[in-house]
Amino acid sequence: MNIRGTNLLGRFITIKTKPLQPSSFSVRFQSIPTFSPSFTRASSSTTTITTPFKHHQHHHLIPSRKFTMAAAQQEEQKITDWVKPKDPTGEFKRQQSSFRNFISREPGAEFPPEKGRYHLYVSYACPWATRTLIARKLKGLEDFITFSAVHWHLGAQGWRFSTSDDTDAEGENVGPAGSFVKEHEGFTHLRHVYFSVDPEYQGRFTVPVLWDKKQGKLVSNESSEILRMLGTEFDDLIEEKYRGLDLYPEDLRKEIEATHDWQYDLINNGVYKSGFATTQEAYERNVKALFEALDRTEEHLKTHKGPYWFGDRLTEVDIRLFVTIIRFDPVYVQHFKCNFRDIRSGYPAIHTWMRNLYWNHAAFKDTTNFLHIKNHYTKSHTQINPLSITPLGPVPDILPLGEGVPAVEYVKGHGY
Ligand SMILES: N[C@@H](CCC(=O)N[C@@H](CS)C(=O)NCC(=O)O)C(=O)O
Repeated sequence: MNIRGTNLLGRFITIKTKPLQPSSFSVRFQSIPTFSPSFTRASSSTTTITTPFKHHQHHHLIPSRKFTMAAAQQEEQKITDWVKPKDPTGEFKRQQSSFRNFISREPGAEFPPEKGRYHLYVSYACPWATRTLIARKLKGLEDFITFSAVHWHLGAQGWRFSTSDDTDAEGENVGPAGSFVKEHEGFTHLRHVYFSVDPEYQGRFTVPVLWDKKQGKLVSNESSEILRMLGTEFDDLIEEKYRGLDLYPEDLRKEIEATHDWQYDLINNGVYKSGFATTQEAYERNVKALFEALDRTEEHLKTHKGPYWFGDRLTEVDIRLFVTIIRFDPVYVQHFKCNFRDIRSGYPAIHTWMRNLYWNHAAFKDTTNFLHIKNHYTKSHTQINPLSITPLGPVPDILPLGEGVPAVEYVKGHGY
Protein backbone atom coordinates (compact mmCIF):
# COMPACT_ATOMS: atom_id res chain seq x y z
CA MET A 1 0.00 0.00 0.00
CA ASN A 2 1.27 3.53 -0.78
CA ILE A 3 0.76 6.47 1.53
CA ARG A 4 1.46 9.89 0.04
CA GLY A 5 2.30 13.06 1.90
CA THR A 6 5.08 15.42 2.81
CA ASN A 7 7.73 15.00 5.41
CA LEU A 8 8.78 17.56 8.00
CA LEU A 9 10.88 19.41 5.46
CA GLY A 10 8.04 19.72 3.01
CA ARG A 11 9.32 17.11 0.57
CA PHE A 12 6.85 14.87 -1.21
CA ILE A 13 7.08 11.30 -0.05
CA THR A 14 5.38 8.04 -0.69
CA ILE A 15 5.66 5.45 2.02
CA LYS A 16 5.32 2.04 0.46
CA THR A 17 4.50 -0.69 2.94
CA LYS A 18 5.40 -4.29 2.14
CA PRO A 19 2.95 -6.68 3.78
CA LEU A 20 5.13 -9.78 3.26
CA GLN A 21 8.01 -8.28 5.19
CA PRO A 22 6.39 -6.38 8.01
CA SER A 23 9.68 -5.21 9.43
CA SER A 24 10.86 -3.41 6.27
CA PHE A 25 9.43 -0.67 4.10
CA SER A 26 10.79 1.78 1.60
CA VAL A 27 10.42 5.51 1.55
CA ARG A 28 10.24 7.24 -1.81
CA PHE A 29 11.30 10.84 -1.67
CA GLN A 30 10.46 13.11 -4.55
CA SER A 31 13.29 15.42 -3.65
CA ILE A 32 16.30 15.22 -1.44
CA PRO A 33 19.01 16.26 -0.28
CA THR A 34 18.62 16.42 3.49
CA PHE A 35 16.28 14.56 5.76
CA SER A 36 14.74 15.22 9.07
CA PRO A 37 16.01 13.28 12.08
CA SER A 38 12.67 11.49 12.44
CA PHE A 39 13.06 10.04 8.97
CA THR A 40 16.59 9.00 9.75
CA ARG A 41 15.22 6.86 12.48
CA ALA A 42 12.15 5.64 10.65
CA SER A 43 13.89 4.55 7.48
CA SER A 44 16.70 2.42 8.72
CA SER A 45 15.86 -0.69 6.71
CA THR A 46 15.26 -0.42 2.95
CA THR A 47 15.27 3.08 1.62
CA THR A 48 14.73 4.08 -1.99
CA ILE A 49 15.21 7.71 -2.85
CA THR A 50 13.96 9.11 -6.09
CA THR A 51 13.03 12.45 -7.61
CA PRO A 52 9.97 12.88 -9.80
CA PHE A 53 11.58 15.50 -11.93
CA LYS A 54 12.23 15.33 -15.61
CA HIS A 55 15.94 15.96 -15.28
CA HIS A 56 16.62 13.56 -12.50
CA GLN A 57 14.91 10.35 -13.33
CA HIS A 58 17.63 8.29 -11.69
CA HIS A 59 17.09 6.59 -8.36
CA HIS A 60 19.58 6.86 -5.56
CA LEU A 61 20.19 4.46 -2.77
CA ILE A 62 21.43 6.50 0.12
CA PRO A 63 22.97 4.85 3.15
CA SER A 64 21.48 5.84 6.46
CA ARG A 65 24.80 7.34 7.63
CA LYS A 66 24.35 10.03 5.02
CA PHE A 67 20.89 10.75 6.45
CA THR A 68 22.42 11.31 9.83
CA MET A 69 25.05 13.70 8.52
CA ALA A 70 22.60 15.62 6.39
CA ALA A 71 20.09 15.75 9.21
CA ALA A 72 22.72 17.07 11.56
CA GLN A 73 23.60 19.73 9.02
CA GLN A 74 19.94 20.66 8.69
CA GLU A 75 19.66 20.85 12.48
CA GLU A 76 22.68 23.11 12.65
CA GLN A 77 21.53 25.53 9.94
CA LYS A 78 17.92 26.58 10.06
CA ILE A 79 16.47 28.64 7.23
CA THR A 80 15.31 31.19 9.76
CA ASP A 81 18.77 31.60 11.32
CA TRP A 82 19.78 34.74 9.47
CA VAL A 83 22.96 34.90 11.49
CA LYS A 84 24.57 31.60 12.50
CA PRO A 85 23.71 31.18 16.19
CA LYS A 86 27.32 30.64 17.25
CA ASP A 87 28.82 33.42 15.14
CA PRO A 88 30.43 35.80 17.65
CA THR A 89 30.52 38.68 15.13
CA GLY A 90 26.70 38.84 15.08
CA GLU A 91 26.99 39.85 11.42
CA PHE A 92 24.53 38.89 8.69
CA LYS A 93 26.53 37.43 5.79
CA ARG A 94 24.64 37.14 2.53
CA GLN A 95 25.41 34.02 0.54
CA GLN A 96 26.52 34.10 -3.09
CA SER A 97 23.84 33.12 -5.60
CA SER A 98 24.42 29.67 -7.13
CA PHE A 99 22.79 29.78 -10.57
CA ARG A 100 24.57 32.29 -12.75
CA ASN A 101 23.62 31.55 -16.36
CA PHE A 102 22.70 34.30 -18.79
CA ILE A 103 20.01 34.76 -21.36
CA SER A 104 22.09 35.91 -24.29
CA ARG A 105 21.46 36.96 -27.87
CA GLU A 106 24.90 35.68 -28.91
CA PRO A 107 24.47 32.99 -31.60
CA GLY A 108 24.39 29.48 -30.13
CA ALA A 109 23.63 30.66 -26.59
CA GLU A 110 22.20 28.04 -24.24
CA PHE A 111 19.50 30.50 -23.14
CA PRO A 112 18.49 32.65 -26.11
CA PRO A 113 15.88 35.38 -25.74
CA GLU A 114 12.54 34.02 -26.90
CA LYS A 115 8.95 35.05 -26.42
CA GLY A 116 7.11 33.08 -23.72
CA ARG A 117 10.04 30.85 -22.86
CA TYR A 118 11.06 32.12 -19.43
CA HIS A 119 9.28 32.46 -16.11
CA LEU A 120 10.21 34.60 -13.13
CA TYR A 121 9.41 33.48 -9.62
CA VAL A 122 9.36 36.48 -7.31
CA SER A 123 8.14 37.68 -3.96
CA TYR A 124 6.54 41.12 -3.83
CA ALA A 125 8.10 41.46 -0.40
CA CYS A 126 11.62 41.00 -1.66
CA PRO A 127 13.55 44.03 -2.89
CA TRP A 128 15.95 41.91 -4.93
CA ALA A 129 13.16 40.13 -6.77
CA THR A 130 11.23 43.33 -7.34
CA ARG A 131 14.18 44.75 -9.27
CA THR A 132 13.52 42.16 -11.96
CA LEU A 133 9.77 42.82 -12.06
CA ILE A 134 10.39 46.53 -12.54
CA ALA A 135 12.81 45.86 -15.40
CA ARG A 136 10.36 43.42 -17.00
CA LYS A 137 7.70 46.09 -17.10
CA LEU A 138 9.93 49.01 -18.04
CA LYS A 139 11.28 47.06 -21.00
CA GLY A 140 7.83 45.96 -22.17
CA LEU A 141 8.57 42.29 -21.56
CA GLU A 142 5.19 41.33 -20.09
CA ASP A 143 4.33 39.19 -23.11
CA PHE A 144 7.81 37.72 -23.24
CA ILE A 145 8.41 36.59 -19.69
CA THR A 146 5.68 35.20 -17.45
CA PHE A 147 5.91 35.68 -13.70
CA SER A 148 4.29 34.56 -10.49
CA ALA A 149 4.67 35.53 -6.85
CA VAL A 150 4.98 33.40 -3.75
CA HIS A 151 3.00 33.95 -0.56
CA TRP A 152 4.59 36.65 1.62
CA HIS A 153 5.26 34.33 4.56
CA LEU A 154 8.69 32.74 4.73
CA GLY A 155 8.72 29.89 7.23
CA ALA A 156 10.95 27.02 8.27
CA GLN A 157 10.74 25.53 4.78
CA GLY A 158 11.34 28.78 2.94
CA TRP A 159 8.98 30.52 0.53
CA ARG A 160 5.75 28.72 -0.19
CA PHE A 161 3.29 29.05 -3.04
CA SER A 162 -0.18 30.38 -2.29
CA THR A 163 -3.16 28.09 -2.59
CA SER A 164 -6.84 28.87 -3.12
CA ASP A 165 -7.23 28.75 0.67
CA ASP A 166 -5.02 31.80 1.12
CA THR A 167 -7.08 34.95 1.31
CA ASP A 168 -4.45 37.19 2.87
CA ALA A 169 -1.95 37.60 0.05
CA GLU A 170 -3.61 39.70 -2.61
CA GLY A 171 -1.61 40.61 -5.66
CA GLU A 172 -1.23 39.96 -9.37
CA ASN A 173 -0.19 36.36 -10.11
CA VAL A 174 0.05 35.20 -6.52
CA GLY A 175 -0.78 31.52 -6.76
CA PRO A 176 0.28 27.89 -7.07
CA ALA A 177 3.41 27.21 -9.09
CA GLY A 178 1.56 24.79 -11.35
CA SER A 179 -0.88 27.46 -12.54
CA PHE A 180 2.01 29.25 -14.20
CA VAL A 181 4.57 26.55 -14.94
CA LYS A 182 2.94 23.25 -15.84
CA GLU A 183 5.92 21.09 -14.90
CA HIS A 184 5.83 22.56 -11.39
CA GLU A 185 2.33 21.28 -10.69
CA GLY A 186 2.16 20.07 -7.10
CA PHE A 187 5.19 22.01 -5.87
CA THR A 188 4.22 23.55 -2.57
CA HIS A 189 7.46 25.42 -1.88
CA LEU A 190 10.07 27.24 -3.90
CA ARG A 191 12.62 24.73 -2.61
CA HIS A 192 11.03 22.15 -4.92
CA VAL A 193 12.04 24.24 -7.92
CA TYR A 194 15.65 24.23 -6.72
CA PHE A 195 15.62 20.51 -5.92
CA SER A 196 14.10 19.76 -9.32
CA VAL A 197 17.35 20.77 -10.97
CA ASP A 198 19.72 19.81 -8.18
CA PRO A 199 18.56 17.29 -5.60
CA GLU A 200 21.78 17.91 -3.67
CA TYR A 201 21.32 21.70 -3.57
CA GLN A 202 22.64 23.05 -0.26
CA GLY A 203 22.16 26.80 -0.74
CA ARG A 204 19.29 29.05 0.24
CA PHE A 205 16.03 28.97 -1.66
CA THR A 206 15.91 32.59 -2.72
CA VAL A 207 13.80 34.66 -5.06
CA PRO A 208 14.08 35.77 -7.76
CA VAL A 209 14.35 32.60 -9.83
CA LEU A 210 14.49 32.81 -13.61
CA TRP A 211 13.22 29.57 -15.05
CA ASP A 212 13.56 28.24 -18.60
CA LYS A 213 10.28 26.45 -19.36
CA LYS A 214 11.59 25.01 -22.60
CA GLN A 215 14.61 23.20 -21.20
CA GLY A 216 13.35 22.83 -17.62
CA LYS A 217 16.42 24.61 -16.27
CA LEU A 218 17.05 27.22 -13.64
CA VAL A 219 18.77 30.02 -15.50
CA SER A 220 19.64 32.38 -12.67
CA ASN A 221 18.85 33.29 -9.10
CA GLU A 222 20.92 36.46 -9.03
CA SER A 223 18.78 39.57 -9.34
CA SER A 224 21.50 41.97 -10.46
CA GLU A 225 22.28 39.68 -13.40
CA ILE A 226 18.63 39.05 -14.26
CA LEU A 227 18.09 42.80 -14.25
CA ARG A 228 21.01 43.19 -16.67
CA MET A 229 19.72 40.45 -19.01
CA LEU A 230 16.21 41.87 -19.18
CA GLY A 231 17.67 45.29 -19.82
CA THR A 232 19.65 44.27 -22.88
CA GLU A 233 19.16 40.77 -24.24
CA PHE A 234 15.59 41.09 -25.56
CA ASP A 235 16.30 44.32 -27.41
CA ASP A 236 16.11 42.71 -30.88
CA LEU A 237 12.59 41.46 -30.16
CA ILE A 238 10.86 44.37 -28.47
CA GLU A 239 9.23 47.52 -29.78
CA GLU A 240 11.40 50.53 -30.57
CA LYS A 241 9.98 52.58 -27.68
CA TYR A 242 11.20 49.95 -25.20
CA ARG A 243 14.50 49.41 -26.94
CA GLY A 244 15.16 53.11 -26.53
CA LEU A 245 15.27 52.72 -22.77
CA ASP A 246 18.85 51.77 -22.02
CA LEU A 247 19.19 50.83 -18.37
CA TYR A 248 22.93 50.27 -18.68
CA PRO A 249 24.21 52.79 -21.23
CA GLU A 250 27.75 52.37 -22.46
CA ASP A 251 28.94 55.85 -21.49
CA LEU A 252 27.67 55.54 -17.91
CA ARG A 253 28.81 52.00 -17.16
CA LYS A 254 31.80 52.92 -15.06
CA GLU A 255 29.77 55.32 -12.94
CA ILE A 256 26.88 52.86 -12.66
CA GLU A 257 29.18 50.11 -11.41
CA ALA A 258 30.90 52.45 -8.96
CA THR A 259 27.51 53.54 -7.58
CA HIS A 260 26.27 49.95 -7.33
CA ASP A 261 29.37 49.02 -5.32
CA TRP A 262 28.71 51.30 -2.37
CA GLN A 263 24.92 51.33 -2.59
CA TYR A 264 24.68 47.52 -2.63
CA ASP A 265 26.91 47.05 0.38
CA LEU A 266 25.84 49.99 2.51
CA ILE A 267 22.18 50.52 1.54
CA ASN A 268 20.56 47.49 -0.18
CA ASN A 269 22.38 45.02 2.02
CA GLY A 270 23.04 47.58 4.76
CA VAL A 271 19.44 47.51 6.00
CA TYR A 272 19.67 43.72 6.38
CA LYS A 273 23.04 43.91 8.10
CA SER A 274 21.59 46.41 10.56
CA GLY A 275 18.36 44.53 11.15
CA PHE A 276 19.71 40.99 11.36
CA ALA A 277 22.68 41.88 13.58
CA THR A 278 22.75 39.83 16.75
CA THR A 279 25.17 42.02 18.68
CA GLN A 280 24.94 45.71 19.59
CA GLU A 281 28.33 46.33 17.97
CA ALA A 282 27.36 44.77 14.63
CA TYR A 283 24.10 46.72 14.61
CA GLU A 284 25.73 50.04 15.39
CA ARG A 285 28.53 49.60 12.87
CA ASN A 286 26.12 48.78 10.08
CA VAL A 287 23.38 51.27 10.86
CA LYS A 288 25.90 54.13 11.03
CA ALA A 289 27.38 53.12 7.68
CA LEU A 290 23.88 52.88 6.22
CA PHE A 291 22.98 56.42 7.25
CA GLU A 292 26.27 57.81 6.00
CA ALA A 293 25.45 56.24 2.64
CA LEU A 294 21.94 57.72 2.73
CA ASP A 295 23.46 61.15 3.46
CA ARG A 296 25.70 60.68 0.43
CA THR A 297 22.68 59.67 -1.65
CA GLU A 298 20.75 62.72 -0.47
CA GLU A 299 23.66 64.97 -1.33
CA HIS A 300 23.93 63.52 -4.83
CA LEU A 301 20.22 63.91 -5.55
CA LYS A 302 20.18 67.43 -4.11
CA THR A 303 23.11 68.64 -6.16
CA HIS A 304 22.38 66.93 -9.49
CA LYS A 305 19.60 67.65 -11.89
CA GLY A 306 16.88 64.97 -11.74
CA PRO A 307 14.49 63.45 -11.89
CA TYR A 308 16.70 60.31 -11.99
CA TRP A 309 20.10 59.51 -10.50
CA PHE A 310 21.71 60.37 -13.85
CA GLY A 311 19.54 63.36 -14.79
CA ASP A 312 16.99 62.54 -17.45
CA ARG A 313 18.21 58.95 -17.92
CA LEU A 314 16.56 56.21 -15.93
CA THR A 315 19.11 53.46 -15.26
CA GLU A 316 19.73 50.38 -13.16
CA VAL A 317 20.81 52.65 -10.33
CA ASP A 318 17.28 54.05 -9.95
CA ILE A 319 15.77 50.56 -9.92
CA ARG A 320 18.21 49.11 -7.41
CA LEU A 321 18.02 52.05 -5.05
CA PHE A 322 14.22 52.39 -5.29
CA VAL A 323 13.41 48.90 -4.06
CA THR A 324 15.21 49.59 -0.77
CA ILE A 325 14.03 53.18 -0.31
CA ILE A 326 10.34 52.35 -0.88
CA ARG A 327 10.53 49.80 1.98
CA PHE A 328 12.38 52.15 4.28
CA ASP A 329 9.62 54.03 6.11
CA PRO A 330 7.07 51.18 6.14
CA VAL A 331 9.48 48.51 7.38
CA TYR A 332 13.17 49.21 7.84
CA VAL A 333 12.77 52.18 10.21
CA GLN A 334 11.08 50.15 12.92
CA HIS A 335 11.62 46.48 12.05
CA PHE A 336 15.33 46.75 11.21
CA LYS A 337 15.93 49.64 13.68
CA CYS A 338 17.15 51.95 10.91
CA ASN A 339 15.81 54.96 12.74
CA PHE A 340 18.25 57.84 12.75
CA ARG A 341 15.81 59.39 10.28
CA ASP A 342 13.03 58.27 8.01
CA ILE A 343 12.83 59.18 4.33
CA ARG A 344 9.70 61.33 4.41
CA SER A 345 10.93 63.76 7.02
CA GLY A 346 14.70 63.31 6.94
CA TYR A 347 15.69 63.09 3.30
CA PRO A 348 13.72 65.53 1.10
CA ALA A 349 15.70 64.91 -2.10
CA ILE A 350 15.49 61.12 -1.82
CA HIS A 351 11.80 61.47 -0.98
CA THR A 352 11.14 63.54 -4.11
CA TRP A 353 13.17 61.17 -6.30
CA MET A 354 11.36 58.09 -4.89
CA ARG A 355 7.87 59.55 -5.29
CA ASN A 356 8.51 60.56 -8.87
CA LEU A 357 9.40 56.96 -9.69
CA TYR A 358 6.42 55.55 -7.79
CA TRP A 359 3.68 57.93 -8.85
CA ASN A 360 4.78 58.65 -12.41
CA HIS A 361 5.90 55.19 -13.56
CA ALA A 362 3.56 52.20 -13.52
CA ALA A 363 6.57 49.87 -13.58
CA PHE A 364 7.48 51.04 -10.08
CA LYS A 365 4.01 51.53 -8.60
CA ASP A 366 2.39 48.34 -9.91
CA THR A 367 5.22 46.15 -8.66
CA THR A 368 5.12 47.62 -5.15
CA ASN A 369 2.79 45.67 -2.87
CA PHE A 370 2.84 47.08 0.66
CA LEU A 371 0.70 44.27 2.03
CA HIS A 372 3.31 41.67 1.06
CA ILE A 373 6.17 43.93 2.11
CA LYS A 374 4.89 44.73 5.61
CA ASN A 375 3.57 41.27 6.40
CA HIS A 376 6.60 39.42 5.15
CA TYR A 377 9.21 41.13 7.28
CA THR A 378 7.17 41.53 10.43
CA LYS A 379 5.62 38.05 10.44
CA SER A 380 8.51 36.01 9.04
CA HIS A 381 11.41 37.28 11.15
CA THR A 382 10.23 35.99 14.48
CA GLN A 383 13.69 36.39 16.01
CA ILE A 384 13.09 40.15 15.66
CA ASN A 385 9.33 40.25 16.22
CA PRO A 386 8.36 37.09 18.14
CA LEU A 387 4.63 37.89 18.31
CA SER A 388 4.39 38.69 14.59
CA ILE A 389 2.33 41.80 15.19
CA THR A 390 2.54 44.07 12.16
CA PRO A 391 2.63 47.78 13.01
CA LEU A 392 -0.12 49.73 11.22
CA GLY A 393 1.95 52.80 10.50
CA PRO A 394 3.32 54.75 8.97
CA VAL A 395 0.15 56.11 7.40
CA PRO A 396 0.11 56.36 4.47
CA ASP A 397 2.72 53.89 3.21
CA ILE A 398 3.85 56.56 0.77
CA LEU A 399 2.84 60.22 0.64
CA PRO A 400 1.15 61.66 -2.43
CA LEU A 401 3.24 63.80 -4.76
CA GLY A 402 3.68 67.34 -3.57
CA GLU A 403 2.51 66.69 -0.02
CA GLY A 404 5.05 66.85 2.80
CA VAL A 405 4.94 65.57 6.38
CA PRO A 406 2.87 67.89 8.63
CA ALA A 407 5.90 69.76 9.96
CA VAL A 408 6.98 70.66 6.43
CA GLU A 409 3.45 71.70 5.45
CA TYR A 410 3.14 73.83 8.58
CA VAL A 411 6.37 75.66 7.86
CA LYS A 412 5.27 76.28 4.25
CA GLY A 413 1.86 77.57 5.39
CA HIS A 414 3.46 80.05 7.79
CA GLY A 415 5.90 81.44 5.32
CA TYR A 416 9.04 80.35 7.18
N1 LIG B 1 21.66 37.68 -4.18
C1 LIG B 1 20.31 37.41 -4.29
C2 LIG B 1 19.60 37.63 -2.97
C3 LIG B 1 18.15 37.32 -3.04
C4 LIG B 1 17.55 37.15 -1.64
O1 LIG B 1 18.26 37.15 -0.64
N2 LIG B 1 16.22 36.99 -1.59
C5 LIG B 1 15.58 36.77 -0.30
C6 LIG B 1 14.28 37.52 -0.19
S1 LIG B 1 14.46 39.24 0.00
C7 LIG B 1 15.19 35.32 -0.18
O2 LIG B 1 14.58 34.76 -1.06
N3 LIG B 1 15.50 34.75 0.97
C8 LIG B 1 15.09 33.44 1.33
C9 LIG B 1 16.14 32.74 2.14
O3 LIG B 1 17.25 33.25 2.25
O4 LIG B 1 15.80 31.68 2.67
C10 LIG B 1 19.75 38.28 -5.37
O5 LIG B 1 20.03 39.49 -5.37
O6 LIG B 1 19.08 37.76 -6.24
